[in-house]
Amino acid sequence: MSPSSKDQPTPPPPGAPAAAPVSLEEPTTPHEPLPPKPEQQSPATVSPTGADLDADPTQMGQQGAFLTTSTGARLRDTDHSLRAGPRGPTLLQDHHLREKITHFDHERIPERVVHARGAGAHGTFVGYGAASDLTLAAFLEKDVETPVFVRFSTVAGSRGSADTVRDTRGFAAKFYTEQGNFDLVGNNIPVFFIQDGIKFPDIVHAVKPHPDREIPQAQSAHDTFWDFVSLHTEAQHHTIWAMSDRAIPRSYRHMEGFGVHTFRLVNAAGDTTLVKFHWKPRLGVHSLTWEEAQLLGGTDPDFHRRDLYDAIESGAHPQWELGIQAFEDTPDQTFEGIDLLDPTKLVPEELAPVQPLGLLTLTGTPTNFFAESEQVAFHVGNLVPGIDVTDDPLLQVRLFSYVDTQLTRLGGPNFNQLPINRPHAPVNDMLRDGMHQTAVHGGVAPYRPNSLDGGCPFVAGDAEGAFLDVPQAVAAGARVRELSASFDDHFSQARLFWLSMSPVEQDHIVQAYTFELGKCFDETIRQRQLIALAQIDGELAAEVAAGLGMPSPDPAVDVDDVTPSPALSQVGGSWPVDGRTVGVVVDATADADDVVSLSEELRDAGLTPLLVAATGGPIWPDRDLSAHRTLLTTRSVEFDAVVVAAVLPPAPDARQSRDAKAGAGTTTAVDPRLTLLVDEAFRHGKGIGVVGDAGRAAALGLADDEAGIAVGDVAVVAAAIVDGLSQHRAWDRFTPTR
Ligand code: HDE
Repeated sequence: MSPSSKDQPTPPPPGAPAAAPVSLEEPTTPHEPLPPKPEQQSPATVSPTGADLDADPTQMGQQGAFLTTSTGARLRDTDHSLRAGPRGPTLLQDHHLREKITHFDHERIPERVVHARGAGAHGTFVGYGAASDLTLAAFLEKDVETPVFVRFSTVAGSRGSADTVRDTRGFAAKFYTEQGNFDLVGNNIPVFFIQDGIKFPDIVHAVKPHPDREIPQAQSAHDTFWDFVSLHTEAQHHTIWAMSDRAIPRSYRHMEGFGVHTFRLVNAAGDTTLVKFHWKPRLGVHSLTWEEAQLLGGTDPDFHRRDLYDAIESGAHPQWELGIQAFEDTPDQTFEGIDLLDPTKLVPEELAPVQPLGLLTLTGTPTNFFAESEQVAFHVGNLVPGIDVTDDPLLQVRLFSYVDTQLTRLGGPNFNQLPINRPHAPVNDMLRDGMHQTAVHGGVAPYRPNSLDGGCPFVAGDAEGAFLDVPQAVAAGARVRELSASFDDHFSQARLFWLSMSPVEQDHIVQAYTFELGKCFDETIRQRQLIALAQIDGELAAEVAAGLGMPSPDPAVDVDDVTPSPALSQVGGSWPVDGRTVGVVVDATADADDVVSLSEELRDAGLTPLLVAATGGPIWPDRDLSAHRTLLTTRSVEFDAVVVAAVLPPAPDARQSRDAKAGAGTTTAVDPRLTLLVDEAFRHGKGIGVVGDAGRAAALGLADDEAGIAVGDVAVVAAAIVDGLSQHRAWDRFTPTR
């Protein structure tokens, strides 16, 4: 035990709602608004036209000590409407009432048509200078620091849907560069469902809830989704990713990100390179198990959002390296036979390694979720000199969609003047007026050419860093509604993905298909999808068919001979454990010094220990140390690992009438909710530590020679927990079927 620990209160866990201690009585002494919490950041104080206002970001929020109207008049009472006598009707003249109610009535804006559920954070990107010979983009230069706002999201669910549903995740980053905003609006899956943007409404209508009953929410396990993807088979590659563990990430911090499309970089000499963007998480790629994801949907629908903000608050700042796969810009725009314009295809990293270009670190939570996460407006057309688009037919349609959608969602054409969207570069456009105009433009001549405004603004050239639409030869041909024949292969890369998975990941894929198709009402749709699976892999199709109790499709289908890409598997390797959560089960029988030093050791390793006891309140009569969670308020899925420092006997509320987790009741020697916690942690492959001896472990049904189980003193248990978490799970506890 460290000498300091005895009297030192353990720091509170992340997530305190207020910036200052809360008083029992309602505060009545007027004072200025409380400062933000230390981890909170706000959009930079730049003007709507990008000028640095050098103001304190808190000045963007409420001012003064007294309640006012929206026009600054101080108010005496906001609890009673103005009425004709205490029992009479409310008067129309009550302007404060009308302002308050009217504003409230209009607090909501349309949610995003896709990616409605998401959470954003502030950070900084630092370039390595590794792409200087490929691109003019200044933010990629060595040691250049650029503020960034990132928003992670699910695709299908509504704004209030659960975080842990099986879905693709959005990974959208806005870089406020000195050359203007650059938005990299990507996903955590490197390929997309469709090849041509004209099919986007079709796939989204298919995955969204059925239009008649509006169910199911935020999931693809229903007939319309499988109807579409089994008919429109170019979706099969993305679909197998969505049935893999990638679609149930452990956290946003454990996701890769991909730009999906091929982009074109251009350097000062005008040379071009085709690239695919990648985000590589410092913590490695890691996922939930399907049961964890399902339980979390109920016990903590905000799991990913909470994880992101708690990690930032506790100093475990999430990091990703931005990288590129670079390809020669040849006229056919292919690499090793892979059409780089087809967004349903990836390029295996074994063929084109990812070259790191810079490091993103997320350091700040939003001060106001609506102003920042909700109002941020990304656009794939927000490009900077040195980065241009290609003719990918999906990307081309996105270039239209992202401006258009904000007109409805953010109520007019001036959405780039919202604080979170404001560039940090000078803005001198000739766009004028419109709803919610917050700039005060000078001059009289917002047109070119003019002489009345002295010819302002002037167009820039290469020397002034003008954006370059890279001159690109377009193959002459007829105007057609068709894609190139090179887009026709729908199955070989789905097979590549399948063959690249470890056996346990393959098992999860089989289970996911079986679950989702099992939720389809229509047997013909299930059958049609089985036929598609047979074109990916006969064994996969047969196992899913067996789970569905349906005949296996004809195994005689010719499948492509493909080379697996081991980089696609997330099993194996060792990673930092920053910000992972460990439940420490305690009661007064545990050694308090042991628990304090265990907590310190875990915290020193970057973990967040949370004390779990039967009830709240002080655990030891002589120590100011309370439980962070109780057996009622927690569930195993909240933790990445569990340490049992005391075997809790049944508490008085371990009854089904109080806590359904208790099951049949209190007849066992151990509180049944603790048994459940340990059982679930065990079957989810989580590290479990027992401070004590094998007898104590046995009381919990644990054998000390099982994978990922550590029994012993604090030092042994803490070291084993940290080591186990670095491999993400005790993979050896799973026995794959193949
Ligand atoms: Fe999006 N997408 N998308 N998308 N997308 C939107 O923009 C759209 C596509 C992605 O956190 C919308 O502001 C079309 C691919 C992310 O705010 C909308 C097509 C990829 C986000 C839109 C695609 C994405 C969006 C909805 C096919 C991965 C969330 C609200 C041509 C590379 C951004 C909004 C955020 C959001 C349209 C395809 C990623 C409607 C038409 C491919 C991460 O404009």
